[in-house]
Amino acid sequence: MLQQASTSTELPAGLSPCSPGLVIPSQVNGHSSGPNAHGGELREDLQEFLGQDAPLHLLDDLTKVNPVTLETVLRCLQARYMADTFYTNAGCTLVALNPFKPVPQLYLPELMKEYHAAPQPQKLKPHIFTVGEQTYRNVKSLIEPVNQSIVVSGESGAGKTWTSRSLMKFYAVVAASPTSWESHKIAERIEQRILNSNPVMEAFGNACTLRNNNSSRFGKFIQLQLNRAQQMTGAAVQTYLLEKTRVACQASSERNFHIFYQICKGASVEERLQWHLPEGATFSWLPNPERTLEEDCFEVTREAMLHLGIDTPTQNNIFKVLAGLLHLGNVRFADSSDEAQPCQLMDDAKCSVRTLASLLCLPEDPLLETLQIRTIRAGRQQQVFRKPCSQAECDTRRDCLAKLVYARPLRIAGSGSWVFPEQGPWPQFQSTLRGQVATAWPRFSSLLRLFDWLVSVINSSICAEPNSWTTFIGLLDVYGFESFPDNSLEQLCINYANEKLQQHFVAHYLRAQQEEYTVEGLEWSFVNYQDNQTCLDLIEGSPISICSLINEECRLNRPSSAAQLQTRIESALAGSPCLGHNKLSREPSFIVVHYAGPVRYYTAGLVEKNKDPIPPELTRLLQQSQDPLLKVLFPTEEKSQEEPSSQSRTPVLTVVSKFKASLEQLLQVLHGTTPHYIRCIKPNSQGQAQTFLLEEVLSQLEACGLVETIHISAAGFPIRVSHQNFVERYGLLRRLHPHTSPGPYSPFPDEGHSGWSPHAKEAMLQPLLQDILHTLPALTQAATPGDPAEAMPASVHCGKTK
Ligand code: AD9
Ligand code: MG
Repeated sequence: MLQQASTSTELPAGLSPCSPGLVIPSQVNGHSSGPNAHGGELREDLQEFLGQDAPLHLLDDLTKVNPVTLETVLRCLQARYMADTFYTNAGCTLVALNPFKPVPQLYLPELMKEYHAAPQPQKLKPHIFTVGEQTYRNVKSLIEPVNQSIVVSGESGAGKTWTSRSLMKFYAVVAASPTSWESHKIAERIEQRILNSNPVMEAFGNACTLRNNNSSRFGKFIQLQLNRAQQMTGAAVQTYLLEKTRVACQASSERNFHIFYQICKGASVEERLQWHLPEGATFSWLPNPERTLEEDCFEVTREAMLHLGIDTPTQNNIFKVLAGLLHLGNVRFADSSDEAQPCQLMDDAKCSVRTLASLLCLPEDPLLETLQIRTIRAGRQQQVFRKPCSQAECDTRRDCLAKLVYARPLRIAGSGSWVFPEQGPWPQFQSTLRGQVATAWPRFSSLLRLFDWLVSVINSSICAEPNSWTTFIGLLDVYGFESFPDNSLEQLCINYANEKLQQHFVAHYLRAQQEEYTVEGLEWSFVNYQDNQTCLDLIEGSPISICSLINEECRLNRPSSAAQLQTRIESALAGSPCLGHNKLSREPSFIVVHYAGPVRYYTAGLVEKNKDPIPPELTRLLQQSQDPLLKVLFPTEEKSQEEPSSQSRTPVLTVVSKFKASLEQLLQVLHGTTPHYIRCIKPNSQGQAQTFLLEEVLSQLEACGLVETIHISAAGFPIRVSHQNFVERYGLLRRLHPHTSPGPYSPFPDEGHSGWSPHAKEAMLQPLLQDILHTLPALTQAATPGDPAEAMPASVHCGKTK
C-alpha cells in the first residue's frame, strides 16, 4: 500500500510555506530518522518523504491533507505531535496522540467550560472535549434525541483509560447536578462519586505490564445517566472479563494488581501488624516491588472508597483478605515420593499457612488439607474418595483459591455478565437492555467475588434512581490490543474484543455508510477498506473456529496435549488467510493475523484456562470462614452453581463462550446508541515524551483504517437525517420565504385561523434556531478534500431510507 501511495510533498491547500510560526522543531527530523522500534533503520521511502519540513502542525483536520495518503497523514500527525498538539480531527473520528508527559493545561475545568459554552465547539481546536460536547448536545438534540456512546480504542498504553477518565471529568463539570440525590449516602455530589469509582477500579483491576504501567486488565463500559435537564444523575458500570490469573501468576517484569503494592507500601505500622505485612517481607505474588509507580498511592484509593460509601472497617477487612492472599502465594509444597501421601509443606511455608488461616479466619488444618487432597464423588451413592494431589496439583489448587476470592468465575452456569447490586435502582437500566439481562438478575447477588462485589458496591453508590434519568452517554474503555512474547487465553480474549470493536467501526462507518449512499442512488466511488470479518470468522465463526475447537476440547474432557491442540487448529482452519504459519516456535502455538498485527498464542494451558475449573472443596472451605467479608462473598446457601454434577447434561460453559456472549451484549448496547470514535495512538512503545516513531505509528494507522476513514469522511455526508425528520424540523423555513404558502409541515398548528401572536411564534421558533445554530457549523465544515474555502453546505443528506 505504501509503495503505491503518492510521495508528493505538496502542501495542503490553503497553507503557504511561509506562514509565520510554522517552523517544525528540529527533533522532528531527528526522530524521524535513525533506528526504529524494531531496531532496524527506517524504510527509505519513508525517510525520504518525511525528512522535509512542512507546516503541517497547523492542520487541524486530516480530511484537508492533500493528498490523503498514509504518508501525508503520518507526517501531519508527526508535525503536530512535535508541536505539542495531541488531538487531530479525522473525519468522524478524533485521533488522540499520547503525550507521555503531563499536559495539565489541556484538561483544566476552564477549558472544559469553554468547549461547553462555545456556540460551535467544532471551531475550537480539536479536543476530546469537542467529542464530549457534541455527544452531550446530541443527547438533547431536538431532531433525534438518542443515547450516545464514545468508543475509545487503541493498543495497550495508547491512552484509552486516560481519555475516558478525562471525559468523565468533563461531564462532571458540564453536566453537574445541583444537589446530591440521596441524602442518606455520604453527602457528596454524585459526579464526584462517579469520578471516585476510577481510582478504586483501577487499583483492583489495573496492573503494570510490559506495555503499560497502568494497564487495564478488565473492560469497562460506563453509562452516564442524564435527566431531562441534561444533568448527570448517576452512572452504571459494566465490567468485562478481569484477567484474574494475574493474582497468582505474573510474567517477569510485570506486576500484580496495583492494590497489593498499595497495601504493602502504604499501610501504617499498626496495619502492618494486623495484616502481617512486616516491612521488607517478600511475597512471591508481589514481583518487582522496588518499582514505584504513581499508581501506588494507597491514600487515594482509600479516600475514594470512603467517598463511595465503603467505610474504614470494611476497607480494612478487604485489605486483610488481600494480605492473606499474599501469604497464600508463599505456600509451597515439596514433591511427595509416595503417591498415597499428601505433599508436605516446605519448611518456610508453614508459617504462611498459619498466617493465611488467621487472616482469612479459616481453620488451619482443613485449609491445608483442601490444598493437598482432592475429594471425588463417584458412583450412584456419590461415595466420597480422597486422593492426595501431586505437587503441581497442590500449586494449581492454591492459585485457584486466590482467583476464587478475587474474581467470579466466568463459567458459572446460569449467570450472565452484568453485575447488579443487591438492591439498587436497576429496573430502568435493565429495561434499556431488556431481553439481554433481565434473566441474569438477581441470581448474581450470591455469586459476587471481591472484584465483582466492589463493582456492585460502586454501582449501588452511583446508579441513579429509576425515574431520575432519561438518556445516557456510554463510555467504552476496554483493554487494548496486546502482543507479548508469551500470549495465552487472556490475550486471545483481549484481542478478540478489539477485533469486535474494530468490526463495529467497520460495519457502522466504513461499510454501512457507503452502502447507504448506493441505496440512496448517490454518486459515490466506493472506498476500499480492510474488513476484519475473516479474522473474526477464524476466532469465533461457525461451525469451526479457534473458540469452537478450544471449547470442544473442554466438552470432550479428553486429555489432550498442547501439541495436539495446535495440530487440530492448524488442520481444521488451514484455509483461513488469518491463520499464520507457525514455523519458528518450538513450543506448540498458533498465529492469528489480527487487524492490528500477527500474534502468536501458545496452546499450553489454554484448554484448562478455558474450563476455569473450581474444585468444589475450595468453595466449601471458604464458606467456613468467619471473616465478615468472606461470609458475604461465599454465603453458605450458594452451592450447586459451582458444582455442576458429573451427570449434568447442561452444556459446558467456558470462558470464551461466556466472553463471546458478553461481547454480543455490549455490541447490542452500542448499536442502540449513536457512536463516536476516539482513536488513541501510541507514538512509541517506550512511553517517552517527544518521541514519534514513524513505523510504530504507521502500523497503528494502517491497522485502524484511518486513511480510508478520512477518505469517506471527506467525500461523504457527515450529517444524515431522515427525510421525515428533516421536513418536520425545517419545513417552516419555507414559510420564511415570502413567496411560499403554508405547507403541510407548518410548525404553527391551525395557522391562518387561530392567529398565533408574534410572541408565540418566536417562542416556538427559538428551539429551531438553536438547533440550526448547532447543526450549521457541521454542515459548513463538511468540506471536500482540499480547499476549506470550498466548504459545501450541501453535504447534508436527507435520506430516503433512514
Ligand atoms: V491499556 O489497553 O489499559 O493497557 P490504555 O488504557 O490505552 O492502555 P492509558 O490510558 O493507561 O492507556 O495510558 C497509558 C499512560 O500514558 C498513562 O498512564 C499516562 O502516563 C500516559 N497518558 C495517556 N494519555 C495521556 C494524556 N492525555 N496526557 C498525559 C497521558 N499522559
Ligand atoms: Mg486502560
